[in-house]
Amino acid sequence: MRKICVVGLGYIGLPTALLFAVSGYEVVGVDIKRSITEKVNRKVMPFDEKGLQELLIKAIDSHRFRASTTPEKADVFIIAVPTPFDKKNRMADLSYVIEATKSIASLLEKGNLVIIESTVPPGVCEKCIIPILEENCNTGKVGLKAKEDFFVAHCPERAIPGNTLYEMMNNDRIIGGIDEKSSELARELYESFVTGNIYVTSIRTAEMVKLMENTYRDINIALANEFAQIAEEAGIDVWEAIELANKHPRVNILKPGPGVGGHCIAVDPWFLTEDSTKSRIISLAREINDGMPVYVLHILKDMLNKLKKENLTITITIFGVTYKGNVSDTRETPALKFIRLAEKEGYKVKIYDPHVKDGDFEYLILPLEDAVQDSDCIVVIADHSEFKSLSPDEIGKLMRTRKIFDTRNCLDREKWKEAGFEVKILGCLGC
Ligand code: SAJ
Repeated sequence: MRKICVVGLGYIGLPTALLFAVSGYEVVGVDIKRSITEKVNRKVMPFDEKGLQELLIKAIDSHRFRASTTPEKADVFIIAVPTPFDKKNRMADLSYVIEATKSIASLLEKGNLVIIESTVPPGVCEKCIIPILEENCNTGKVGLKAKEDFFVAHCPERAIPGNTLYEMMNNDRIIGGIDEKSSELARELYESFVTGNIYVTSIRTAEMVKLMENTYRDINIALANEFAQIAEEAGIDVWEAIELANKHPRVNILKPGPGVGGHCIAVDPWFLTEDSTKSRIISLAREINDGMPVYVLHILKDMLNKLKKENLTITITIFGVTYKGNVSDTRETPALKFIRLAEKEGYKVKIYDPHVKDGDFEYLILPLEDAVQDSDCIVVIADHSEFKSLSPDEIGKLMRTRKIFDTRNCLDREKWKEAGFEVKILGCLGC
């Protein structure tokens, strides 16, 4: 097993391909977007992620990695394309996974290993991917059969955006093969750069485990968001309450916020429920988290009520539109729904985000001074570290009204209060 063909050069496929290349394999990274393969071959990262630029340079300089728009014959094929969410039907959109599978099927040879890293609902590898591989392989009349002629494993990724490289190398990994040989071949491969433990299971269990992890996190965040709303009613600071509850050795409540975004936690729970009749809590948690932008808007409306009575056009400034702090990714960001609701309410919305380039988001991204000029209220949506070192006084001087609503509790509230700001924190009545 010397040559690997990785299909999909996104947030997971590209770092995976690079790690295999620097571990000694010959790797071709495939993406249908020529703009991506050209950039990568010029040693330019198509997205921001800690440590990847250096790794890309190292991999290309080793002459063991190159990017291409067409897949090639290899010993191992890794499918790492996105599985988007079909919002209308609340299920996984498998079109990219299916296309990627078809694109490698005709290249399959006896003894090859096919690895699916893309997230898929339980059963998809066996019911959908393997039949496509068997039906489309290009071996004349005989055809190739999974288990007998080629090997298949699901090796879901678990790395967190913002710390992808570290987690890819250090996290424990789950490998689900269609048989023992498939699992063992996949294990040998990942052992080349994974220092965490590698656990082997069945292909269906591996599919389920991946979805359970993200669903667990979504439900925990929904609980935190519900606690925040209860605390608000009860006049309690939810942040202090969560911190104290987490002192219990078996309690670990996550943080409330303006909603759950990204391409994983906000969508994967639906992949679990799409053909189950048994799910209750999972869809309820989704509902609670998806409702957070509306909840945040209602609190904001209360804060701005007095100004509205004065018949002013109210201007708000959003700090951070990415789906979470310290990343540049705006996919499925709760900021988008919040901005649309705020505009519908009649507010003028201006945006500042030190991690997002203007042009990379549906709305204009402004420099800090322009974004806060004559604003009536700052609303912190993503908790970027840069916001901590801002000077409330300098910002306040540019604003029309000194109000700030921190939905992440990421700022030093006393510092902003001292500069004359009315400070509102999500989940905390009177603070
Ligand atoms: N969030 C909260 N409160 C929290 C934590 C997160 O509101 O306490 C929000 C974030 O702001 C963001 C969303 O949840 O909008 C998701 O962010 P995240 O940091 O929880 O997760 P992702 O989507 O960046 O990455 C997750 C990770 N899964 C788990 O931790 C179980 C990562 O390990 C997975 O590899 C990744 O999904 C994936 O690709 O599946």
